[in-house]
Amino acid sequence: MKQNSPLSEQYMKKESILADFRLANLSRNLSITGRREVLSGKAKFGIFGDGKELIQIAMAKQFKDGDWRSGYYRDQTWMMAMGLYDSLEFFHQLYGNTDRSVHHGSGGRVFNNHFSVPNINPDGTWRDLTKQKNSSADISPTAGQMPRLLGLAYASKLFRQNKDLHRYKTLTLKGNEVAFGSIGDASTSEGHFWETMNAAGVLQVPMAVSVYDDGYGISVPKKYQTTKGSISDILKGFENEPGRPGILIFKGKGWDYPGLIGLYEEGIAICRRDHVPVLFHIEEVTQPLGHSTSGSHERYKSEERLKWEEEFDPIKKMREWILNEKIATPEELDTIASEAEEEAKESRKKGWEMFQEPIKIERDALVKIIENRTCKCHEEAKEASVDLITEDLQKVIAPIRKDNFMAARKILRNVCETCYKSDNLKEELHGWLKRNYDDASKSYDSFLYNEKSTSVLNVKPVDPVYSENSPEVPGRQILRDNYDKLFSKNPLLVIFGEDVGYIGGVNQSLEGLQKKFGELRVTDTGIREATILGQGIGLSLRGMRPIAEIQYLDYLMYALQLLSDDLATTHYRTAGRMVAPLIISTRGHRLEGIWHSGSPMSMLINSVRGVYVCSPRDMTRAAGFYNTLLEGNDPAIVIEPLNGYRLKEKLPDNIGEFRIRLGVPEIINLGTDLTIVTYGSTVRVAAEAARQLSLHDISVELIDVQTLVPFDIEGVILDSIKKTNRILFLDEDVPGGTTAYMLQEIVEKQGGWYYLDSPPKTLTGKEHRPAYTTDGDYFSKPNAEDIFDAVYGMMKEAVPEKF
Ligand SMILES: Cc1ncc(C[n+]2csc(CCOP(=O)(O)OP(=O)(O)O)c2C)c(N)n1
Ligand SMILES: [Mg+2]
Repeated sequence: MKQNSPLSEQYMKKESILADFRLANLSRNLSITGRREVLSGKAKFGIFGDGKELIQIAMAKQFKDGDWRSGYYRDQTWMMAMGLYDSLEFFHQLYGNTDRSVHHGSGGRVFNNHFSVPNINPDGTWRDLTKQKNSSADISPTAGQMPRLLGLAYASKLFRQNKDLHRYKTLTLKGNEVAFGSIGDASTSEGHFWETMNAAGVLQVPMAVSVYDDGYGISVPKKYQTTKGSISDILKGFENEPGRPGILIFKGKGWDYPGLIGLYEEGIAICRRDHVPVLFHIEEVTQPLGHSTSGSHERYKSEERLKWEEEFDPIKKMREWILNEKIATPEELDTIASEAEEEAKESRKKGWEMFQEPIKIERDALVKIIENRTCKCHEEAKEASVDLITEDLQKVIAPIRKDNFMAARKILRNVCETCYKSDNLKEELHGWLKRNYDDASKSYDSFLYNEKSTSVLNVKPVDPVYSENSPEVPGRQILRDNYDKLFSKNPLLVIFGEDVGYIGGVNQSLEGLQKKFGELRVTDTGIREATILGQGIGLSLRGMRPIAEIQYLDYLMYALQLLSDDLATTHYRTAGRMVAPLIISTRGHRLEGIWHSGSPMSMLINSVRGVYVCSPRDMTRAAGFYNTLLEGNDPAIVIEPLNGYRLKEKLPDNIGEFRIRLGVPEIINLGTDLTIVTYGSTVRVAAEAARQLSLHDISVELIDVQTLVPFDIEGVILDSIKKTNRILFLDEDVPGGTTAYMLQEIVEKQGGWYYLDSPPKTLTGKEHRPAYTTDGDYFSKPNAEDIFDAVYGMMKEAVPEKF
């Protein structure tokens, strides 16, 4: 464990020290002013980086172009020190300004102090990531930044060690990039932290984590968070030993300006050079304004602690050091401090005006519509008169858009009959609402999925081609041969997961590929689903094409939090400025037993909107989805049908080339009496039921939806029920799960109810988990007989004289 590294000459220049002092003061003043803005009601919530200023200034000095950050909500000083953020944007974030030309992070979608730097250009092409300081997009869940950090660091390892990647000069400088992370002391209690540290030690990647140890997680002190009250003490077993690579641990103090600069200079140099993970445990850190604007720390910190925090305030300590070292006079420092205070004030004023201006313009346009009408409105309004509502709106001193919209919609309800006749008031109000709703929708509803030309929805489909001699092979071989082609074509493609490498996957779908393409491309990992996912997210942010394998769909739950909070929101929370085109490959649906046969698709689709969900019925379809996804820039999950690896399929001649469009269902069986809509492994079961039904004079149209998200974008299912007028939604999920989702899509959204002659029905798995053995499966999941009976019952109800 290292402490107190010496300070090199280059950092001892007066100019640079005073610039740092100014930045620390500016950042502190922003925190103070920001807190006031929230407490006075002008902003909704605020969380700030006070007390953590000097650590971040020291860290930023070592952050080079091409490096990556994965941090948390205390990092405002770090971002400013790197020139990625300024005092004006601080207020845009705080107020939630949605003007993306000034608010470069999320465009008002996330809390303040959640940062990001675009990895794509406005046209969707990749930026030169080596010419900018990169930051992945922050999320609020504590320690959620850690698994992604691992992936950002792991990319450097691949870029350095795989020489074929050195030619990607806009993605990497031969893997010399360090991934910097920050985390609070209390958040190290999370499993994500430990899983990440262990994986980083195993992988030996250039990951530099700083723990800002201010002794508290909101109100809960360290003694409830960390064994022995010290994260560096308990990480000692992870430390490097001769011949036993692990991590390096450095310790510093949050108020010690020269000490911190020396510490980071030394630690990051080793991390960058040797690709060894480094942890900086920064103790004696303060939080002078308390955790956030949600409360005050006087409630839980003792008098003694509060006094200590005052005394060890990093800015106060830095000032003392400057004076002791006679670097500047008290007057010089006072001037710098007051200039910083002034800048914060100015930015607050400007930021507020910029936030208010468009809202006031929107309001004025509404008021003008009302004022310009000629009607005198003698009739009594039902709720309040149009004039009164307008007057009330004008009285709002600090309007937000909600005020304008509430007023407009209320006015619309209370427009009098004479206005209606003489002034076209309703039309004008509708016009105002439409214009501004469209605008608000762009601010808040866009970019859930990639909307640029690189969207996978724009990828041109290519049908699988068969010839007379196309052999029938086990499904696993279709996947293997497909991967073989893909790995040959694209050097950026990697796949990793449990048992993926040496044995070629538990189902042999990667058989022999590690031998052929090397350990860096087809890679075994530990059993650690959350960081497998994080590894994939980090790689994909850096322009690699990762496929993260989760061994079974049932175990995706270990990674679900990150899938939902991080991957699914990456594009949305950066207002379209970042892509993370990660493919998650897993396998599920019916096999045997509670944890190897689940099909919890509604859990998935309802928690990962923003990620496409492909549910192929066989391996040809699965391969076709991988081929499509690798041509676009969206994240997606592909769930291979677990019982399909040994079943024979025809091997397409154009393996590795054919592509299946997302969102287009396939009609498996044409029919006229009733439509069955399903996906995945149940397609095969339904096909058998359809065959049996045909023997009883019932003609079933069987449709495989293929992808649950996006869902039937061309209305294939609607066209089918225009013909059959009856529909059964079928799957292995729980009752009210994905069948309810499909039912809503067709009956409500697409207007399918209009064409139905019988009530729409669902047939699903049981509420309980699927039981073991073939009998367990038979009685837990819908089988051909269940489907037969359900369809027969519907037909009997519709045509009792016949059935
Ligand atoms: C998973 C999760 N649980 C709880 C919270 C609520 N929360 C936000 S910050 C915080 C404390 C974090 O403390 P620490 O990691 O020490 O960072 P500090 O705020 O002290 O810098 C908590 C509990 C959260 N954001 N995410
Ligand atoms: Mg803390």
